[in-house]
Amino acid sequence: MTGPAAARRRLAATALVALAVTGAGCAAEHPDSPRPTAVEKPTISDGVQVFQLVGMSNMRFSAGTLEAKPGKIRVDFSVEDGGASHNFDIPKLPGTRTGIVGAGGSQSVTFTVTEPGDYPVICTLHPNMSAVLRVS
Ligand SMILES: [Cu+2]
Repeated sequence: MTGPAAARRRLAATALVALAVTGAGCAAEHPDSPRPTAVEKPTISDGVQVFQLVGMSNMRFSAGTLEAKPGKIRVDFSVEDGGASHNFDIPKLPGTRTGIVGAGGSQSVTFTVTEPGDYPVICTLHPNMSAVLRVS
């Protein structure tokens, strides 16, 4: 089968495949909602960079990126009322993991980072919860 009609059918089939692939990628990337992209800069308290980070009931951190300079950092981690428990952990940096914090609770961790870089932040309970501590 040749000619313009066949070519149109082939084109239509290609478009359908492209649509199907796009749809599947979309569903795999965000089953719930997009990742937060908010960037948080610290307040400075006695020379310590302080971040307020919330573990939200939609299973996200309140910021996607924490922007810091090398030095001492404190993260005041709190968990939104009425939702699931969360924790805060930077696996590359020992001593940064909070306990499991229940809804309405909070816990702070203080640590020092000397090496610039991107340090992934996770909640060990929810694989979809991620953020980055960016030290530069
Ligand atoms: Cu969590």
